[in-house]
Amino acid sequence: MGWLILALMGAVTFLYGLSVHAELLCLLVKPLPVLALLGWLHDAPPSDYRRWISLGLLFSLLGDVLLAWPGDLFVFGLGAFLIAHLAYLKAYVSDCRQLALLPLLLAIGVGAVLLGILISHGLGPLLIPVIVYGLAISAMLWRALARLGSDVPKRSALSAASGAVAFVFSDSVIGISRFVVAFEAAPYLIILSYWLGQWGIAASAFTQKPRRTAVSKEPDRLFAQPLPQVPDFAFNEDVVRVFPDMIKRSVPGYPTIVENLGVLAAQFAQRGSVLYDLGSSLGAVTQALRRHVRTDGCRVIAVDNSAAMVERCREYLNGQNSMFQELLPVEVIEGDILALQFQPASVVALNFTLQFIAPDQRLTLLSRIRQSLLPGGALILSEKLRFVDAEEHALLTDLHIAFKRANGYSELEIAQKRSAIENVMKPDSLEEHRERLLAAGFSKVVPWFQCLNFASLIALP
Ligand code: GEK
Repeated sequence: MGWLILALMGAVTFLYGLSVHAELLCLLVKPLPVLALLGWLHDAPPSDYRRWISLGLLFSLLGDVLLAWPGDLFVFGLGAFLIAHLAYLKAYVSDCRQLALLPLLLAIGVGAVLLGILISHGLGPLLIPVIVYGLAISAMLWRALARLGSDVPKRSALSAASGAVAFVFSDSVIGISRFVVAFEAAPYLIILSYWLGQWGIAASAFTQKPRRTAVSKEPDRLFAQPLPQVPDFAFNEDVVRVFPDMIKRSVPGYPTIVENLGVLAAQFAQRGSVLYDLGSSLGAVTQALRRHVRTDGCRVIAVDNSAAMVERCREYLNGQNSMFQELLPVEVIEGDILALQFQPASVVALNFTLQFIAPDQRLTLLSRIRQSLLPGGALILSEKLRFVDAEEHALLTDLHIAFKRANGYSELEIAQKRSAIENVMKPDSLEEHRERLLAAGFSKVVPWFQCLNFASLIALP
């Protein structure tokens, strides 16, 4: 609160100085509001976002001083504000990457109209600096507006977007009053909208969602009580809360498979290529890829069609991002892997996901994955298995039940989970997998892990 009062006092004093043409007073107090916003920002929760906004404010402060300094330092002031806009832009893309076509068109429209007006009035030697600046501020506006339609908390998106709009307005008035027509109210309009803009942008760092960075340790008790009717299993919010516990206690060998998936991927990853984690759930495989793959220029695309999974996965990965700078970049997409447009990839992981895809769609999906794989790449496919031999099937099913029992699941939990999942998850045999992979165009299928009725295969293009 103290910081905001300081900002307000600085602003009022500056406006008074402006009205009585007290230039020295103006020069002295002009930086105060932005300086106070910087101090205020220090109280916001620490994040990448806050860091970039602070940097933007710092360069704005420099710009304030350069523009107010006696002598024409306009280009230098412009340069400082250009860096400020790039820092804001970086903050906005740190929590929202979606393209956002409408905001893009809007920002292009606003930028084009304003630059058009200014250029038509002759900018002289300032032509190039003003165009570069115009592009930067339009990009900043685009990314601020893009956050409005994303999963960023509404209050943060709204304050950043209104801040950006006010900033663009302020700069437009500067341009018009300097190059088109000077008018008396301009200095007041410019400075008031500028401060409002900076305030909105700074405030957006306070309303960011608190990030959950620690993986949930909630125990899986979803099927512990008798249910009158067991519904089909779904990857909803309830499952997401207990998922790490559920998968570890239900899938024999899961931690070994996930960790080694990273080790295997490191052998196949190629410079500058994409690594896919399909059916990524909470991003366990993505995190293993990040731990092990050191090949230059690789990036991970994680895809899942459960909104609840994707939201939590993003939170975990964002937490990692702010702790370790050198990690592979990850894009988490909420979507159906059957509808995905694959990019050329060196590694594709389907870790216990294919079994949830309708059987008649599996060959098409694998063929599309095969077509996207670069020579020398690999698909790593982990699945629960069924067995053609009835005795073998019964034995391994019993042993799997023993595994679950040993991990603390009751008979009721085992039975109810089984009936919940039987319509949703359809395992194939090892032979079916091999034949289908070969039919999809893979040349070699190499099983590298099996624990009871769970296995993982490497399929080579
Ligand atoms: C792990 N790989 O922790 N499109 C996208 N995602 C899908 C689709 C689809 N069509 N169908 C199912 N999923 C993870 C574990 S879990 C396996 C994978 C399990 C997603 C679904 O939402 C879920 O998150 C994941 O595939 C399967 O290594 O729970 O047994």
